[in-house]
Amino acid sequence: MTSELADLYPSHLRTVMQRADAALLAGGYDHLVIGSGRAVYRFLDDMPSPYFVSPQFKAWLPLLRHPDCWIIHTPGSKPILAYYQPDDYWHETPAAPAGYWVEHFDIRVISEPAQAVKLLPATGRCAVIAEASAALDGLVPNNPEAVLNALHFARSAKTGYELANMRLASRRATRAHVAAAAAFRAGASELDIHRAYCAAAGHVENELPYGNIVALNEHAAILHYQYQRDDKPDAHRSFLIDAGAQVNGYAADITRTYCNDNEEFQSLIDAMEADQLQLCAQVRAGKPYPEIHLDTHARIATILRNHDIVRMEPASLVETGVTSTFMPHGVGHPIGLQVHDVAGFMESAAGGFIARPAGHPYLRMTRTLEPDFVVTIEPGLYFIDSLLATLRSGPHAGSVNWEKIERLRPYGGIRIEDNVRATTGDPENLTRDAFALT
Ligand SMILES: [Mn+2]
Repeated sequence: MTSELADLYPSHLRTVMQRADAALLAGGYDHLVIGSGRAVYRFLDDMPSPYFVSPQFKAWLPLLRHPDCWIIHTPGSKPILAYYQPDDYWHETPAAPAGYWVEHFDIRVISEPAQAVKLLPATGRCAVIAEASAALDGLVPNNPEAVLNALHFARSAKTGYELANMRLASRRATRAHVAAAAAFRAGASELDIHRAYCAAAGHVENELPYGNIVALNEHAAILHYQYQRDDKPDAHRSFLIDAGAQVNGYAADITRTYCNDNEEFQSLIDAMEADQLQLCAQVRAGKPYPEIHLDTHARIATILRNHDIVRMEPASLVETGVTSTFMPHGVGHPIGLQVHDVAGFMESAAGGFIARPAGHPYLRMTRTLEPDFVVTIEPGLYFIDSLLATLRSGPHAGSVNWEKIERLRPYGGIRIEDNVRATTGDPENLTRDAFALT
């Protein structure tokens, strides 16, 4: 696999540099300077917060735990990497640069962060992409909007190297999902399921691309349930796990829902899964992503009626907004270097905002799909107390089968999420492909 990545990397870096050149031109700058980021400290404390590399930095090279490094790119030249290697006996310090990317950079080792300033070009305007806290005397982030817009917009279409990393991340995550499902079947606590997941993924907590959602029973109704309880519930009715992995900084974001011995809830999971696959099949170049979201609501409406949860015609279930009681989030988002990747709403490389359809405030992507865009498709159906209370006090309460909802509430909810790549032909489902190999 490393040799596949090594083969793909040179063309990836060429693409990244071409995108950088176009972004500099758009903003009227001569050089692009990108910081890897700085470790920040907790308030009134000498303990650092976990360090996370800048996404714009890791777009260039697979260095994920190297604060205080800088890339200095001038069109037409080999990019310079200021590689921070401190003299520090408290911590393990970065090893000498190694790997398939090294030969493509003019690497200058620095032992103090401030030494990066001496490597800046003597003339010309620098677009400096970094957080404000990374500022040095003579190297101050300015994050020009025109440059960032162009860089963000270009990142939507993944290179071959990026897709290879995302396939590997999917493999890593699906292996861990299989381990987590087994722990659920064995009756483990949320905390033990979470540990089984991390062990199988080979990730410590801070390496996960986002906090795992490990939800038993009613907790599955909390969309971003953030705890992993260490006590076992009295029964293991249902299990929703939304958990990812990363490889070289590229994310996978996968959700599965399971249940034990309940035909009523299992048949709902099966119906959701069948529709989720139909939605994944719509991920194609030329498809406006909001259409997939709106089709999700139409399908949820049919499920609600067919499963006798709400006794209304599907069309009016959508029209009245009742489907949003059961699916109150967007159908998905772009994914790549960031789990919720950038540029989901951008009109063009120059910026602009494509509005969401009215009544759908949480949709995270409104663009039309192009080849090599990767998005998640994650329809959900939940029994959320606060939203059900609103439905109960509204005009459609009489059409709701509250007895059935009472029976399903202890199961929380359902979400099924895959990562899907658009092409001009059939989509590539990275998640299903990876599960097939586990
Ligand atoms: Mn997601």
